[in-house]
Amino acid sequence: MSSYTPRGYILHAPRRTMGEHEMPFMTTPEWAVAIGAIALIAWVNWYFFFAGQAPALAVAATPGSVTAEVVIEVDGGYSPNTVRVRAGQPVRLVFDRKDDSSCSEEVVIPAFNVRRFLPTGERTTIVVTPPAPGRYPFTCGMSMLRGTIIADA
Ligand SMILES: [Cu+2]
Repeated sequence: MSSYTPRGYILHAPRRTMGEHEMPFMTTPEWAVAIGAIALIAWVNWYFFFAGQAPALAVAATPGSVTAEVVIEVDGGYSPNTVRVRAGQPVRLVFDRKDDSSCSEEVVIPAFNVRRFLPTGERTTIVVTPPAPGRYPFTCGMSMLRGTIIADA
């Protein structure tokens, strides 16, 4: 009855059935999807632009050891991607390949003329001896994945 008065009409107006052209901008499920998508995009950006460049460092040189060893996980990248060793001391680089991407199937260490196939699910050991202090890069077969051996004096 009150809805027929001018005042009642105004009170009920916002609750009237919405027509096709009166849909709200987004319903609650749509907002949830949109927020989820934004969070996913933010995470992907963080993962590729920051996480991949975070300095992941392993120190292979332990005083007194004859051959230092470091395990490098290969899974869409090298982890750690930086290995510190002693110049003149042999280091065992154990590449533990987890992924089956063709990109990471080969590891190349140009300074040591190394090019090795890394079977998925296996550990492949490569022993190198940096002759002098310096940086010795290692990459995948296409130079997309990158890591560095840093030899200290
Ligand atoms: Cu590659």
